[in-house]
Amino acid sequence: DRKKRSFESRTSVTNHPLARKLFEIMSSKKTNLCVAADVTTSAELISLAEKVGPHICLLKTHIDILTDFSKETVESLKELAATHNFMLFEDRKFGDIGSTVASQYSGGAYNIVDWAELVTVHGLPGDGIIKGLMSAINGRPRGCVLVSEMSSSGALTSQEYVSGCCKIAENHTYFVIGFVSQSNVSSDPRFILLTPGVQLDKSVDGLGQQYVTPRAAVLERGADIIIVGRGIREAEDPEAAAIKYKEEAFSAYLERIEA
Ligand code: 5FU
Repeated sequence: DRKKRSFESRTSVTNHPLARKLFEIMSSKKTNLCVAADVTTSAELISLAEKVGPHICLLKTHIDILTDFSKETVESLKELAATHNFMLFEDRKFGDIGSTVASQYSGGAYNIVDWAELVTVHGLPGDGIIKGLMSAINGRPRGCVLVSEMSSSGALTSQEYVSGCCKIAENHTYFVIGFVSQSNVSSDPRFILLTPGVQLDKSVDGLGQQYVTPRAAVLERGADIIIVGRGIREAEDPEAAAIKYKEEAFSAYLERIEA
């Protein structure tokens, strides 16, 4: 059962190199925190990555909200990821036919495949979307996380939709490493569950977002990794906040595997 196993022990059950890398980072840095770096300038993005870098396993970006994106931005991010041992995770939520997502992944202004080891993908179009993305990776180690459930109120992700996403994942384990989820969508220890909508001081944001605490995400929702944006970014001291969220989430994880 996924929830009972340590990240370290799950390293050997997956044969995806990036899932292994992520499990190793989580075990060695003792962190299952992903920061959502939703800022609008490269300077803010780099500064946030410097502050939280030592405390995270993943830095999640929405690269298209930057007003000043350039190649240098991703070069700096790649350097920071290497220095602090975290991975770059672009929350692109690809959602189109295979042929279109292939161009969106490897072309345009952002050339996401070039720098983001992991991306998010909707299961909605069916598994052609996986084949399309795979056609653009050109031998590089890359992977994706399927958005099986969303944190927002009124999300349309029914049980049937979730099980459809699980089938896609099971059939494409050489590319899919896990899920964005709000519940225990899979007990397969190969798959990594990432849960957004996590904050300590708020329960909603007024625009549909719904929050649970790090403990609830890990112990009740089955999250392996918590995704935290404003709870850290808008804190007076983002580094101190990152440490707090990291400790809460990792101790909940230890409690879960030791129970
Ligand atoms: F797939 C999802 C989802 O279901 N909910 C989300 O909130 C993704 N997210 C992302 O997590 C969203 O795009 C933000 O980047 C981040 C949450 O940010 P917050 O500031 O912690 O609410």
